[in-house]
Amino acid sequence: MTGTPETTCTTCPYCGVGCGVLAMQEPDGSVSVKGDPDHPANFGRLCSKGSALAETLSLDDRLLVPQVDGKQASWDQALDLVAERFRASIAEHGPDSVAFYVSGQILTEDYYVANKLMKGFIGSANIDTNSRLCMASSVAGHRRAFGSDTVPGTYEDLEQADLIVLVGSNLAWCHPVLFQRIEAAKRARPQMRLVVIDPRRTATCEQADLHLKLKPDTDVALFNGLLAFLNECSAIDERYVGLHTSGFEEALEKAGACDIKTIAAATGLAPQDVALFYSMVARTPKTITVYSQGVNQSVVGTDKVNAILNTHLATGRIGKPGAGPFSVTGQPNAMGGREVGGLANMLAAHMELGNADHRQLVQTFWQSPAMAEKPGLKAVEMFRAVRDGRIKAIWIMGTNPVDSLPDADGVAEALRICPFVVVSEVSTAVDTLAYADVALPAAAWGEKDGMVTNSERRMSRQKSFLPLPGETRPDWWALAEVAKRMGHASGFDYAGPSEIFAEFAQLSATGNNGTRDFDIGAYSLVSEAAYNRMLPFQWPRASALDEGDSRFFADGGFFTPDGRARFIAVTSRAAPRLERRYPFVLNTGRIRDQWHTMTRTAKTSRLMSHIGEPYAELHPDDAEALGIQPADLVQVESPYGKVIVRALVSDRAQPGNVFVPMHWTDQFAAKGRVDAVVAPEVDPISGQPGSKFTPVALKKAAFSWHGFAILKHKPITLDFSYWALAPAPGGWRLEFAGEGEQSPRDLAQGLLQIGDVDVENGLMAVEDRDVYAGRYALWQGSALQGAVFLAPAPVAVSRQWAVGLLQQPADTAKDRLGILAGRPAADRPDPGAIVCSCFQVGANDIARAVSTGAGTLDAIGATLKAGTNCGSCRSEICSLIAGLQEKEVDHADIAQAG
Ligand SMILES: Nc1nc2c(c(=O)[nH]1)N[C@H]1C(S)=C(S)[C@@H](COP(=O)(O)OP(=O)(O)OC[C@H]3O[C@@H](n4cnc5c(=O)[nH]c(N)nc54)[C@H](O)[C@@H]3O)O[C@H]1N2
Ligand SMILES: Nc1nc2c(c(=O)[nH]1)N[C@H]1C(S)=C(S)[C@@H](COP(=O)(O)OP(=O)(O)OC[C@H]3O[C@@H](n4cnc5c(=O)[nH]c(N)nc54)[C@H](O)[C@@H]3O)O[C@H]1N2
Ligand code: SF4
Ligand SMILES: [Mo]
Repeated sequence: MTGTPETTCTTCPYCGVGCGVLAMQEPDGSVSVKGDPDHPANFGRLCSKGSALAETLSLDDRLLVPQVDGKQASWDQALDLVAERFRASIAEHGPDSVAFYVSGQILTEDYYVANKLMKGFIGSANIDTNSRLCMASSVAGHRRAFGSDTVPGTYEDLEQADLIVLVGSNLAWCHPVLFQRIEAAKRARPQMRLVVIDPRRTATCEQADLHLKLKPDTDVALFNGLLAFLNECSAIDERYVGLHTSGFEEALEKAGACDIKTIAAATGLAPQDVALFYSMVARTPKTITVYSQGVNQSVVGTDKVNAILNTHLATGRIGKPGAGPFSVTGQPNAMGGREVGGLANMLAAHMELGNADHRQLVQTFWQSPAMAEKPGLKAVEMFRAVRDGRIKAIWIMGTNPVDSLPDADGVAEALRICPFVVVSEVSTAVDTLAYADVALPAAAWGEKDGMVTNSERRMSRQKSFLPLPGETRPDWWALAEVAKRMGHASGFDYAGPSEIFAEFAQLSATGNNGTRDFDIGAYSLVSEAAYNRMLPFQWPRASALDEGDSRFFADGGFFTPDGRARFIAVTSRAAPRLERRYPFVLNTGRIRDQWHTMTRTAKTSRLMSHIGEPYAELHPDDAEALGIQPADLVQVESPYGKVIVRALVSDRAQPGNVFVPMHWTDQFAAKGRVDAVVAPEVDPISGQPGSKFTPVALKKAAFSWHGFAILKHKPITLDFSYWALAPAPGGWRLEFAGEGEQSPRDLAQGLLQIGDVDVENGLMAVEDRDVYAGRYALWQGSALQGAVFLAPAPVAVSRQWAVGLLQQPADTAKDRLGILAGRPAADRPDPGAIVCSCFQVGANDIARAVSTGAGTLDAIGATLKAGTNCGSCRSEICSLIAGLQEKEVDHADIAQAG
C-alpha cells in the first residue's frame, strides 16, 4: 500500500444541488472529503453539511443486521418472510392491499427496481414516495403546463440572470452551494438583482435587494397580478405566446386587472413594494424564478406553480440563457425518482400511468405479468389506507414517515395497527423503526453504488469507497431478492446497478423518437466498466454523439398533443379564516446544518453546534401579548397534536405566524416532532400536503424548574416533561424542564451517575434552598464528568462556554469553582452561539473582532477564519456585522437569553 490516499469521485447525499465530492481514504482507513473541483454543480465548493460528511461515517447507531420482531435474523429468514407476507396479502386481498413508501434519497437503480416490482409485477400502483411531500406540486404544475415534468433550465442560468426571484425558498440554508454561485455572480455583476418572496425574513434575505414578506399562501394573488401587469405594460412576447402556447386569454381574464392596491391588501405587502417588484420583472428579460417548498407545500401548491409558469410563458422567458422558471429539488435524487416513475400516478421513464399506449409499451418492455391499470394512493392517502385496514402490508425505504408526514401521530398509529411493516434503514435512531416487523439493514452513502439526478437534470454517480459493514446490502438487492422469492426471477436477475441502469436507459429510448423529454438512450448498452467511469451529464442524452440541448422550450416543442404549452387559469383563493381557538399560522421548514429527521447530521457535534434545540420563532408583539419571554418554553398545538419548544422571539417572523423547524424527533427531544401538529390537508391536484400552513394555538409552557447539563455520557433515561439532547464535543448537552418532585440534588445525581464514577467524592455543589436551584459538577481527577445547572427560570449559563468544559482539564480549585459560578473566566471569553460550524466561531467572537476593527466579511475571515471554508455562514456573519440580528445570536444559544 502506498502512503497516498485513495480518492473516489462521488456525489453528496444531501440536497438537490448534487455537489461532486472527493472522498479520500488514507491507508489507515480514515476518510476525509472535499468538493470536487471538476464537478459542474459545485466546482469544488461544499456547504457545512457536505463538509462534515466524513464525521457521519461512524458505525454508531447503524442498523447492521436484519431483524424480525426486533430480534436478529438472517437475510434469508427476513426476505422469505417479506415475500411470503406480501404474497399472502395479495392472494387474499388483491394487489392493492400492499404498498411501498420510498424516498428521493434512494438511488435511481433502487427506485427503478421498486417501481418495476410494484407497478409491473405486483400489479398495483401503490408505490409513492416522500417526494409527494416535496416535489409533487411542481410535477403536477409542469405537467399541466408543459405536458411533461421538465425543468427547462440549468444552474448557469442563475449566474447569467439579471434578476433572480426566489419564491418560498431559503436557498442560503437549503441549497447553499447554489446560493454561493449566485452570490459570486452578483459580486461579479453588481447590477444583478435578487428578490426574495417569503413570509419570514430568512438568512437568504440578507443578500436580497427586495424582500416581499407576504402573508402565507398568497403567492397566487401576487403572480396573477404580475401576469396582468406584464400585459398592461406590453411586456408580453406576442410571438412566443402565439406560436407556442394556448389559453393565454383565459388565464389573463382569471388573473383580473392589475390593481396594485387590491394585490397589496391581499398579500399584506406595501403597494410600493408590489409595484417595484412588478416593474423589475417587466423590464428584465433575463429573469429566473426559483421556487421551492413555500410554493410546493401548499393546498394551492399546483396553482402557485402554474401562476409562476404563466408569467414565464407570457414573456417567452423560458429555456433561454439566464431566463426561465426553476423548481429546485430538495433531495439528492428527487429528480431521479421522478424519472423512474416513483410517484403513484406515473410510470417509468416519464411515461404516464393513465396512458394506455405507455402502459402497453412498458409492459412489453418489462415482459411483465400484471401491469397496474390505475394510479395508486398518494402518500397521505396511503397512510390513511393503512390506518383503516385497506393496506395490510407496507415496505418503507429511505424515509422516516412517523416524523415527516403530516398528522404524524396518526401515521404512527397506522403503522402500529398495520399487520405487516417492513423498514429498510441505515440507522437505528429512527422513530419509524419502532413499528417495523422486519428491519432490513441498508448500505449507506459511501458503501453503495448508483445514480442520482440533481435539480438541473444532471446525472452523477454515487460511488462506494467503503466495504459493506455488518450484513448491510444495497436497497435494490433486497427488492430484487424479494421479487425473486415472489416468483419473478426473470425480471429481477440483476448482477449489479450498471445492469439496472442500462435497462432503464433502454426503456427511456424505447418508442421515444423525441416524443418524450426523458431520453438517456446513449447509455442503453453501458458496461459496468463504462458505468463506473461515467462523468456527470445532463439529460436528454438520446445518443452518445448527440449531446443535445441542455435547455428546453426556448423554441416551444412542448410535450402536449399539439406541442403548445398551456396557460392554466388560476384564481387566488382568500386565505382560510382562522378559528378563535387556533389563531396562529404554523410554518415549518429547515435549518442550515440539519438534514431532515437528523439520523445522519446529528451524529456530529459540529453540525449540532449551530442550533442544538428545537424552537418556535415568533414575533415580539405576539410574545408580549402571550406573556412569553425569550427562551421560555412554548407549546404549539393543533387538533392533531402538540410540540413543546424554545421561544425565539424575533421580528423576522410576522405577527400571527410561528415557524418551527421540521427536524426534531423522539430521538433528540421529548416533544419536538412538529409533524404531529401539522394538518394532513393536501393540494387536490398534486396530493402534496400544505406543510407550511396549519392553524395552531400558542402558549407559554410553564414549568416549575429548568435545567441545563453537559454530560460525558449519554443519559440512559430522560423522563422529564421537556428535554432536548444534542451531541457536544466530548459528550452531550441537555436542556430540560419539569415539575418539582425530586430534590435538585437527587435529580442532578441521577443525571450524573453513569458509569463507575464515585459520586460521593467527586461532586461539588452550590444550592439555594429557597428556590429550586442548584449547580452541580462531578469530577474524576481533573476531568469533568458533567455539570448540571437548575433554576426556577430558563438557565442563564453560556452554552458554548459550558460545552467547551468537557474537553478542558480543570486543575485548580479556582477553575472548578468558576464552573459552578456558571461564568467564563476572563481569560477564556465566551464564544457565544456558534455561527461558523467549520471553525466553531461564535457570535461573541465575531462581535469582539468587529469591535476591534474587523468590519467586513473578508476581515472577519482573515482574523477568525469564520466563513472561509464552506461559506454556509456568510449570510449570518454579514447580518451580525450589520448589527441587525442580535436576537438571532441569542437563538442558537437560546436559553442563554433572559
Ligand atoms: N439544511 C438543509 N438543507 C436542505 C434540507 C434539509 O433538511 N436541511 N432538505 C432538502 C429538501 S428535501 C428540500 S425539499 C429543500 C427545501 O428547501 P426550501 O424550500 O428552501 O426550505 P423550507 O425551509 O422548507 O421552506 C422554504 C421557505 O418557504 C417559506 N414559506 C412558507 N410559507 C410560504 C408561502 O406561503 N409563500 C412563500 N413564498 N413562502 C413560504 C418558509 O418561510 C421558508 O423560509 O431543502 C433541501 N436542503
Ligand atoms: N412539517 C414539515 N414536514 C415535512 C417537510 C416540511 O418542510 N415541513 N418537508 C417534507 C420534505 S420536502 C421531505 S423531502 C421529507 C423528508 O422526510 P424523510 O424522508 O422522512 O426524512 P429523512 O430524515 O431524510 O429520512 C430518510 C431516512 O432514510 C434513511 N436512509 C439514509 N440513507 C439510506 C439508504 O441508502 N437506504 C435506506 N433504506 N435508508 C436510508 C435515513 O436514516 C432516514 O431515516 O419531509 C417532509 N416533511
Ligand atoms: S449544497 Fe451542501 S448539502 Fe447540497 S449537495 Fe452541495 S454539499 Fe451537499
Ligand atoms: Mo424535500
